[in-house]
Amino acid sequence: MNKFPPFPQKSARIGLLGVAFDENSSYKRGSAQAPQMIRASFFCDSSNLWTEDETFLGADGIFADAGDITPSRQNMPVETEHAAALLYEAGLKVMAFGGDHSVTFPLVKAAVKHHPNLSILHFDAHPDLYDNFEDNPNSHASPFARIMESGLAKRLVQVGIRTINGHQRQQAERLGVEVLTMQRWQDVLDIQFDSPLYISFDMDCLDPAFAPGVSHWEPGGLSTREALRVIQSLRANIIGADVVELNPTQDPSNLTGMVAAKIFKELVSRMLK
Ligand SMILES: [Mn+2]
Repeated sequence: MNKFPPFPQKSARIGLLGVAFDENSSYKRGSAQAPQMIRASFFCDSSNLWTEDETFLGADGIFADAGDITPSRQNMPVETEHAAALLYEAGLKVMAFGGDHSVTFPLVKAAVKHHPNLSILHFDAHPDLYDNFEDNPNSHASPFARIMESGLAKRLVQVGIRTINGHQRQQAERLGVEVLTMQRWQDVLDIQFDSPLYISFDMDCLDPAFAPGVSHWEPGGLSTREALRVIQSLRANIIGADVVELNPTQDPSNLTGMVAAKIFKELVSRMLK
């Protein structure tokens, strides 16, 4: 297998959706190129298609690939929600990848229609809770403010956070967000999620030593192994996930692409449980 079987597939379990969009990024552009890089890294002969729990992801009946969408700034929310909704409607779990973090708001909207009572686990250096960042309410700095204001999640737990400021601390309190700052990251291992779980994985939750190919370098983050430990310890029904903020233009060695593909594989492995 060197590419994913196209959607629809009989007996597939996970719908794939690439989101090639970075126009709500406040700093560097480039995450629109991430879907292509994650696809190439997934199938790269540098590694193989087995997960660490020895699941073979090249087997039939796992993936159905809806391809990549390349929405305009204006159409991104509607187009992204619609593309993800088609996969949920087909009874699939959804793995979305690529894009800046603003894509998570419509992705969660699609998820919650089919899985009410949703909890979210959010990996990030940043809380992304700005009420209005640089006059763009759809900024990649704001998706979790929009999600919580819209009542889309019964619980939002953030891990890896190391940039919280006064405004976002107020927002977290107002919106009932459980922020595990980087100093307390291991507390996430004690949390049980008793409702369907959506995972949003911003690649900059990782230390830039492990994942330099992101738009915002924030030292002092999780190691790849620590992030995998959190993912692998989850005993929840994971119904959807995204891997966002991979910026191939900042990743000349393709290292971060391989890290993103690894996270993708291990997330899929948990979704198949
Ligand atoms: Mn971030």
